[in-house]
Formats: sequence, structure tokens, C-alpha cells
Amino acid sequence: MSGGGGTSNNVYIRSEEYAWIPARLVEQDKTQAKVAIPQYSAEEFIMSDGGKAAVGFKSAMVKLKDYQNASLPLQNVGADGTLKEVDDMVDLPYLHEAAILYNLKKRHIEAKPYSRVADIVIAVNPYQWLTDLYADKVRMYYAQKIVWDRADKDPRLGLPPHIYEVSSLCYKGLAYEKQNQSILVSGESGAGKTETVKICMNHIATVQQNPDEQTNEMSPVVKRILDSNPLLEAFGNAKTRRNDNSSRFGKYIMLQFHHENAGSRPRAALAGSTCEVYLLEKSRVVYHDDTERTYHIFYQLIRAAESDKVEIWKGLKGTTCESYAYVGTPPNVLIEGKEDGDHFKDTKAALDLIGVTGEKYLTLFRAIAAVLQLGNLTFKPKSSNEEETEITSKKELKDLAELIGANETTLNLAFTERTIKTRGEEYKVPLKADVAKESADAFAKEIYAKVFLWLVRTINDATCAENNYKAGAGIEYGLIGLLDIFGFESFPVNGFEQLCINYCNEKLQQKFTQDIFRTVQEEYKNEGLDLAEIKYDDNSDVLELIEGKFGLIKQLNEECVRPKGNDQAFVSKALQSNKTVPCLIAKSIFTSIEFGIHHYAGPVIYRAQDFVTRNTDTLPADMQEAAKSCTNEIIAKHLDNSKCSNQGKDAVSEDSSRAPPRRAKSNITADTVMTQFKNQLTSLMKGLSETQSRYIRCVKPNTEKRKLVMQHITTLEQLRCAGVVAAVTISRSAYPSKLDHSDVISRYGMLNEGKPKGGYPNQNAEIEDLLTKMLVQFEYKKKDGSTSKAYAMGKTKVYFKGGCLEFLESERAKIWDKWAVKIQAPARGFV
Ligand code: AD9
Ligand code: MG
Repeated sequence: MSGGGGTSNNVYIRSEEYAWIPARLVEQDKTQAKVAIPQYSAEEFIMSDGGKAAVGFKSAMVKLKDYQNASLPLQNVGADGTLKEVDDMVDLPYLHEAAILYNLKKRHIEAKPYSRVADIVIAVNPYQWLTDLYADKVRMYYAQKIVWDRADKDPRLGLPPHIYEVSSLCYKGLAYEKQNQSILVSGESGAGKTETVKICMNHIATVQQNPDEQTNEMSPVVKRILDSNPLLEAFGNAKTRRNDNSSRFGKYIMLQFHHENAGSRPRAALAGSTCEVYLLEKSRVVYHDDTERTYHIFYQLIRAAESDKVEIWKGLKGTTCESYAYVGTPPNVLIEGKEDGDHFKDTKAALDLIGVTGEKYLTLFRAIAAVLQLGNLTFKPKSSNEEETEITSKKELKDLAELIGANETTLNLAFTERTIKTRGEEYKVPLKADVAKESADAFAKEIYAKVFLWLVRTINDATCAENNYKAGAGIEYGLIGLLDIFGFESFPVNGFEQLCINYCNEKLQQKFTQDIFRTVQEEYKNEGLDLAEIKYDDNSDVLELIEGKFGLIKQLNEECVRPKGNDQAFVSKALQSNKTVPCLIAKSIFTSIEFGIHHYAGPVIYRAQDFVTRNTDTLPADMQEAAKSCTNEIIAKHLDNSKCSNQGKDAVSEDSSRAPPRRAKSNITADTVMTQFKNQLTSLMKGLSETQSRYIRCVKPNTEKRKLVMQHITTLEQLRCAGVVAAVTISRSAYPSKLDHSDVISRYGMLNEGKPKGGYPNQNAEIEDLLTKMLVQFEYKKKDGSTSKAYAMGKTKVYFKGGCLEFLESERAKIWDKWAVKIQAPARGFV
């Protein structure tokens, strides 16, 4: 091993099981290298950062492309020779996915969940509550340093990475520069998006208080805003395999601020908030896996005090989860360590705070009880005619009619018959038993979806600044938007929901790359470098394929209005009209309803099963009529075919129209699920474009919800999907490595053999002289006759082309060897 920093021969080598593993480089020729691989147990591999003592070493030969240099500059090597992790991964001179992975892992093991890649904050889910990390003094410290100290330099300097820096920077940008802000949080299910948004929101609520009058008292509107989160979670979250409190909808919360002057400091006072929701998972209302649950609110209601239940409806008396087919036996789970019954009390109190009391409260919960009741309706073919259906659960039907204030016969007919209208004629056809059951399910899903939207609107009315803040008419509020939305998804089988989610992620990725590109441009401009050198992958081709003139949405919508439209025809037309589009994948082994897309995060194969019905998603007219006749206002008013213009539509609902004859389709494509989602996204992107966006990428370190454990392959996959690797690639596209001026001299100055006697006029001259001599072999003539230089002198840093820094390192190691200063390597696996 060469001496010096003692790290120049640390490498990461590719591994099938662990993506990258640390090793020592023994020797290397032009095509391959001999490495010594430290041996760990499987458990140690996921819990150790590679700095741990290994039980032994194994020699192996690897191809050069299968290893990455891990050596770091001196400042990253501790006194004991171990690697120190860095706060900001941009400070890693060899920046590649292996280095990012091990840096994150080392921090994760040290209970440091937050890291930076330039302006992006990466939040690794710690799966343990790190109390000190969120203590009051930490909250205030970030606010103080970033907002109130008003340093001209990067205010984050010297502060450990934290999501409080993001909330503080947003507030500062809003209050001091009067620029609207947004925090875009992404990550896969269970990565910590919702928790992160709550932590940031709470922090902003603290920071916006006038620092001269800091009190623990929150204003009622701020309390209402913060309490709207658990309320949305009660109705929109559920236990899934991946997360006990999984949000089954996306949301964009806009905090509204009123600009005022508080003494010497500008201040933006939190005046209200509004929330936009996306794609609630409606299918969960009628079906969930045995290991999962339906929405929390159902359990809360069933486990509420008997007096509460009877007040809502006497039919709820004495019921248990097992009383309801849609609920069944729940797996044991405590959300936030509380029983469902206790959560009901909180939900009731939070509803009270937004004015849902008395009749409103009863109407809301009666609609929820109606959903439960719908699941208990049973159907069977009539003995007189198999084509016709009778409802066998007579009592349940009678109870349901009473509960929602509908006529029992009208309800019965709406479930078992369908009205067909053709050329002015109207006639009824009977529905088969399975289709009648689907009608009941469709009704239940629709009621729940509308209850959810009603709740969102009610929350918005109770929290929006326009209704709550007496700032005068026509006032424009400043905004901080917080986006908590599903990350990129790729499963063995991908359906309509994944297409919607991945479409949304492509939109956000486009903005993300543009923003990163702009920051790199900014850095280059500040350093005085040539901007033409930066390159990045653009994903506009994928967006064109999805939302363009001949794109998938257009083709699917056409199938939805065509009388005999179907999934196969959609796929075949989509493939036909996009034959020459490289990001569309068509393979001969695909079935007639399969197609693939090369997304920015990787290829995804979709199965278009039920795409047409899911995209159409209309409640049969008979059901709509029955709903309108109810006395329950939420059901009657909100179910009359109105596709709420600004609210989420289900992406996964089974449609109930598989029965012949086909139900009438809408003549317009304006109200399909995809079109609505596209419109929502367009408006979201427009809103975001008017803000300064900051990014938090949440990472789920393992699938077992264990603390201190980081599985390599799944973590890397997430970093790729979150665009972290892409961000690094953009920033390193022209110059993969960079070093401070002073580091170049202190580390490589010794390589300069012909220094002038009188020394150099300045450090820059010394660097130029050294690097011109050392790196001449990396220069080449470009097509236009000019010379491509091996490095660029920035104002504070030197930027190196690929291979240059590695070459300087190896030259430096040779000198150390020559000087025979052999420092025994410590008996550690990695270093
Ligand atoms: V989903 O897409 O809605 O299924 P999220 O929102 O990404 O998902 P969530 O915020 O719900 O994940 O976090 C999942 C769980 O991880 C939480 O219930 C906590 O148990 C745990 N978690 C997340 N963030 C933190 C944290 N900062 N500190 C401690 C955390 N635990
Ligand atoms: Mg969530």
C-alpha cells in the first residue's frame, strides 16, 4: 500500500449482492486490477460503513470498469486513518454512486439522517425518533443562523445538513426577498415524505413568529393549519405493507403569508393555508390485502366510544371491525402509538376546530357509516331468472336507506337495473348479481372519494387566509408550498396508477433537472468557467409521449369515447402512432395489452388491463340519480356526476361497467381521470414555476423498518429514481472532480520539480505551472483546432477533466513510495 494520505488505493468494486463493496487495490494494469476484498457477514455489510475490522481478505481480479476510486483528499481522512464522511457530497472529489452510498451509510449509522448534494437535502429515514435533532434549541438555531443573522455568504456554512435549513431558507426567501417558495419532497412509500413535510411545516410556524415576541402560544389559525395534517391522515392514510401510516393521495399544501414589517426586520406572518390533493386510492375502500387496512377513519369510528357511535347512527351500536365486510379482521397496528378509539377523539377535536360540528359532523360520519353498510349488501341471481338479481340482505338495505335518507325501492332498483337511453327511447335492463355487487362497490368508492374532497374543501375554507386573516380585500399573500407526492414506481406488474404516478414524476423530474442545471450554470458563472461544457439528459421526449399531440393520454381518451373502445385498441394505436419514438418500448414478447416506457429512472413495462374503464370512471346514471335523492347532503350534493375540477380522482378504482350493455360514455374527454390529472399537474407546475423550489429527497434505507440498517441495492435504486445520481452527473458532466486552490498545492505541490528560484508571484501561477506540466498528456486538439484543456481554473476551485485527479494521485503515491515512507496500514477493512 502506498503511503501519504493512506487512502489512494481504496476502491469500491461492483457486487451483485451489495451493489458496491469497499476493497483495497493491490495492483493494476491497463485492463484489470487485483483487489483485496474485506470479508464481512451479511448483517455487517448492511450495518457497517466499511470502516469496521474485517475477519479477513479475499483476493480477486476485477475489470477496471467495475471499480471506482474511493480515495479522498486529506481533509476527509481522520487522524486514525479512517474516512470521515462529508456533510455535502459535492465535496467528495470522486463523486459517483458508490461514494454517495457509503457516505450516506456512514452518516446513517451515526444517526445523521440528513446530507446534502449541493442545494438538495437527502433525508434518510432513521426509523427512530432522534429527539435531539428536533429539539427547540436546534429549531431556533437554524432560524437564527439562516434567517435572522443575515450572513451574506451561504448561510448554511458551518451548519450540519438538516431539513430545518430548507424551511429556514424558504422563510428567508419569502420574508426578505418576497419571493414565493416551494419545498418538493419525494421518495418511495415509507421513505418519510409526510413526516418531513410535517417537521418543515412546524418549523416554519415557529420561524414566522416575531422573534421579539417568541411565545409558545400558537394563533388559532396556525393551530388549525397544523391540525389539518392529522385530519387529512385520518381520512387519506392507511396501513400498507410498506408503511403503517401510508398516504394514499398526493398533496400540495400552500402556506399563505402576509408581509409586514416588524421593527427592523421584514416579517411574513402565517395567515392561512390551502391544500390541493391528487389521486386518492379509491379501490382501498372496498378491498385491501389481509396484511393491510382500509382508511384509518373506519377503524376510528368502529372503535369509538359507544355513545359517539350511537349518536351518529344507532346501527353502529355494538359493532366491531368483523361486523363489516369492507373492514374485516384488522392486523394489529398502532398509529403513532395510539389506539384507533383514541384517534377518534383527536379527529373529533380537529373537526371541531374547523367547524365540523353538530349536523355537519353527523352528516360526515353517516356518509362514512353508509360506506360500511354498502359493503354488507349481498346479491344473488333470482331463482326465476338467472339474468336478474335480488338483494338478499334485506335488513342491511333497509338500514342503509334509512341511514342516507333514500327510498329503499329506488336504491334497490339502482343496484339491480340499468337505464339505457337510445334515440329518445329509455328502457331498463337487469344487472347480473356480480355486476350489481360492483355497482354497490362503485357507489361506496364514490361516496368515500366525495367525503374526502368535501373534507379537503372544508379544511381549506377553515384555514385559507382569505377567510381568516383580516388583512383587507384584494391582498396578495406570499406562499410557501409543500409537496408530498408519491415517488417513481416500478413493480413487476404496472397499471394505470403507476402510469399516472410516473407521469407526474417525469413532470417533476423535468423541473428538477432544469433547476439543477441552472444552479450548475450559476456556479460556473461565479467561477468564471465556460457554460457550454455542461450537459444533461432532457426527458421532454417521454413527456411528449405521454401528454403530447399523439401521446398516450390522447389515445386513451379517444378509446374512452369510442363506442367499442377497449384496452387492446388503445395499446395498438399508441404503438402505431409512436412507432419512431425511442422512449416507447414495444417488444414481440409483449401481450397485446403491454407496452413499456423508458423513464428517466429506468424502463417500466405497463399492462393496460382496464385502462379504458379506469380512465372513464363515471358512476352509472341510475346510481347518480339515487344519490341525488338522498337526504344526506354530502352524498346528495357532491355525487351528481360533478367531477370536481380541482381535486384528485382515483387512479385505481375498478369500474363497475363490465356488464353488457355498455353504459353510456361521456362524449367529451375533458372529464377523464387522465385529463383531469393532466390539468391538475399543469396547474401545479405553473404554480411551482412561480416559486423558488427547494428539494428534499427522502430515502428508505431498508424494507424492514429497522434503524441503523442500510440495504445497498434498494437505496441506490432510490437515489437514481430521485435524480440524485443525475444531479451529480449534471454537475460533474464537464469536470468530474474539483479541488480548492490551496488543496491542489498542499497535496500535489510536491510533484512540481522545476519551481522557479524566486518562487511564484501568486498561488494561481503556481497551480497553472504545476498542472500545465503534469497534465499535458490529457490535452487534445478539438475538431475546431482549439485545444481541450485538462483542467479549468475557477476563481476558488480548480476543475479537472476525467482521469486527471486520479493521475495526480497515482504520481503522488509513487513519490511517497520512492521516499520509502511506508506507513503501516491500520488493521481496518477499508482504509
Ligand atoms: V407514503 O408514500 O405516504 O406510504 P411516506 O409519507 O414517505 O410514505 P412517512 O412520512 O409516513 O412516509 O414515514 C413512514 C414512517 O417512517 C413514519 O411513520 C415513521 O415511523 C418513520 N419516519 C419517517 N420520518 C422520520 C423521522 N424524521 N424520524 C423518525 C421517521 N421516524
Ligand atoms: Mg406519506
